[in-house]
Amino acid sequence: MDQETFSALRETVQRFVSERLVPNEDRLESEDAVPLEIIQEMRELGLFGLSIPEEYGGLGLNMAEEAEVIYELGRTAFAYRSVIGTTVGIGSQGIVIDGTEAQKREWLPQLASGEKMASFALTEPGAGSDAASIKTKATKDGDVYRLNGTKRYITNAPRAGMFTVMARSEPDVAGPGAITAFIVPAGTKGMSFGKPDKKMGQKGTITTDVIFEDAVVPAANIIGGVPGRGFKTAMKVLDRGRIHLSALASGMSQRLLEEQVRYASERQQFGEKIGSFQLVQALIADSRVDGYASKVMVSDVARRFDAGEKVSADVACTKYFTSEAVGRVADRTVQIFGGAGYMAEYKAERFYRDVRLLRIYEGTSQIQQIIIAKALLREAGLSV
Ligand code: COS
Repeated sequence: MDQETFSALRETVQRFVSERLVPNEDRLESEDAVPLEIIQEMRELGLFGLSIPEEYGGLGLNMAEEAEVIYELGRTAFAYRSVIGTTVGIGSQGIVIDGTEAQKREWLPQLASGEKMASFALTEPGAGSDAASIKTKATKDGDVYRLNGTKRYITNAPRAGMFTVMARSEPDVAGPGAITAFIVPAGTKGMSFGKPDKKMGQKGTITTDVIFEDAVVPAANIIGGVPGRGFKTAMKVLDRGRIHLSALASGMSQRLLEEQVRYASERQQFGEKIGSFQLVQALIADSRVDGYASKVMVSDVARRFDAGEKVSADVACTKYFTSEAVGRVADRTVQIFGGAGYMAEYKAERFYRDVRLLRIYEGTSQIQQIIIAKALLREAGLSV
């Protein structure tokens, strides 16, 4: 996108966040749902199509541009971003990266407009960090596959129009090479949802189990048309998704820093504003360091991703650092707010719980550490 159009888009999103999203944060929390009129406004702004190429009806942002937009959306309750997140990111990107031309033409325009949402179904009750051990089976039956198995914690499942589903289709192959990515339209017979999960935070986001019982999917719905490539598709999608989440973490670090500074400039103790105490200043300074380093890492890795460099290990560094950093920033925010920081009516308490998920989803901190270390050791010739 040209610089001028992109600047206008970023300003529009900044205004949308400050004028529409932030003022509705309390309503979102109490109703445990993103208001429908806000979802409609997101469609009108084109937010569902951020990362989908222009030729398929999206805005066609590159990773660096997407990260800047997601940074802005990170400055408010995470449930808003979650509405568009699976369509912009993990749910659609399998098709964008590895899909056939026919799959792109069929699905991407409907996703870009927000007419249909996309969802990503990899995790299972017995397969989280060890994604290659998924058990959901896709059994070939003529020119269709029959899917059987359960997917867990699937974001936006009940409102999605299509799913990118990873299943084991090659009985004679062990490990990741047996996994195929399928496009499964919502409403496919044999597919059902569990009850909405009750979570620690992130009110307004929806996750459920997705259950397949002999769900019939045409072989033509294999992403890229070739079975056995689904694990690699999932890993590529997650590389991109982890940059997206790092931008989100970095936006929230900034929001929390602003909350800290505002509170420290208003709250009075011992006859002075608490911001004049050096121990409080240290908490603010450390939060700025974490937030600034996060922002710089995201922008560096996104730029190199766009340039086509192999950056998986640095994506892992960025996801690891930014998600841990925002955890520290949120913790310091609670500390600066003191008793008020522990009370549900203040944002510090809410965001403290919300950011906890960042260290877990799309690869835990420990998985990121493993990706980083293995990449370095393999480069040195050690087989790990
Ligand atoms: N991009 C492209 N290909 C990749 C890749 C990437 N980022 N990462 C791995 N691959 C490829 C490997 O190159 C390998 O291919 P070959 O067999 O041709 O060499 C194949 O995929 C298997 O890779 P690997 O042996 O590293 O797989 P592991 O089973 O050891 O798993 C981890 C690797 C742990 C990194 C992976 O399972 C993972 O990311 N787990 C976390 C899952 C996750 O994020 N879950 C969240 C669910 S979505 S909210």
